[in-house]
Amino acid sequence: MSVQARDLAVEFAYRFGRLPTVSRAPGRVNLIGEHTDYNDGFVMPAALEFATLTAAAPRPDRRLRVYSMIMDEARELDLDSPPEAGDGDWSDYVFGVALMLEESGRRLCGADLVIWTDVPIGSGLSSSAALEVSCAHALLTAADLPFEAIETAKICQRAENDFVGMRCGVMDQYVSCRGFAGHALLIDCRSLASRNVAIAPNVKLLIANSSVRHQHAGGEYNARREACEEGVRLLRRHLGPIKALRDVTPDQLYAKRRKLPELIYRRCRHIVTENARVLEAERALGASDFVACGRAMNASHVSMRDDFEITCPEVDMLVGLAQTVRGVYGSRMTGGGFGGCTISLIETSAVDKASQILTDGYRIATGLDADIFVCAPSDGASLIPV
Ligand code: GAF
Repeated sequence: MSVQARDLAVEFAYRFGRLPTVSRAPGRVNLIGEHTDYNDGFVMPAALEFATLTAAAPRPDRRLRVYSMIMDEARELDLDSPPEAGDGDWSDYVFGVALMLEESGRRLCGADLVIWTDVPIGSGLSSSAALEVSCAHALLTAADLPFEAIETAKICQRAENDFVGMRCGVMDQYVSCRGFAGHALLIDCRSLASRNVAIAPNVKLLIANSSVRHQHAGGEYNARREACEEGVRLLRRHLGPIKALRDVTPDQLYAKRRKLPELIYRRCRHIVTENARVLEAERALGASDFVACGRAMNASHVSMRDDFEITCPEVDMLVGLAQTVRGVYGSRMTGGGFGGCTISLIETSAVDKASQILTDGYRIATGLDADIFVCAPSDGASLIPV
């Protein structure tokens, strides 16, 4: 079902008896730079055309009443007596954001909200960030407060870290707040500065959804983060006061490889080489050197598969199939890992053939259907006309 802002406003009026504003925040696909964000490193995502829409209108009190059209469930919260912990479901993202906005000193008013999304849920395309950012935008709008993109991204990340319990970095929230149509963003996750990177018209970003999501992905994600932190603790003894793996070059890490347990060394190697690949991919895209960009993407996949160990046979299969197609420059898993989607950089003229090969090959190999689509990078969060 595709819901437009107007349909959402009608649903809102039916439930709450007045007209709302509608905030939109996109999901994202990451071209390259996986798990580097929480290591103060570099990432290069683009905002998707798929987005979460939140219809909202203020209330005179401090209650939040939320209805999710996707879950067909309603929840309530009183901002003056917030719960210690969430319910462990979708509402944690909404209420976590509200509580963190308040904690940041932004005084909210009560609001009624209706939420809808077409971001595929649990597919590594950041449905969580889209939900957080669209709710943040809606709550700020209802309270007549400004939407400051980078501050809001950090607040939404805090909601996910401290209220939901997922120790994610800032990439997804950042690009959902700040995305730029037709472009990817090169984000420096330490300074939080970004540059827009144009996607040339003769190439496309082809996304393939494996439709698998392995159990324990959240726990494995946090475990990868702990391994990186352990690497920094151990390397500090030899390299001095480094703050994050961002501060370590591939050569420095290689020189100290015997000082680290083998597993920690491989986890760190993924991060320090991935940072270099992101910068190379940005340079290559800017120079229309798609072959070099694709090479960096392919190497990124190998590193995620062998060193960081966050891929799975299904996404390896999709990547392998894509890499056989003439016109595909490079292909890799995108997102946190353990299932989800792949992204391929592909000549525009090869899209149909690649889609066919991915669909048929994946079905034959796994018995599963892969959803394939071309990403049209969109803008970050905004109000949209009703
Ligand atoms: C998830 C997280 F939310 C991001 O912060 C990032 O670490 C990503 O996985 C991996 O690059 O989407």
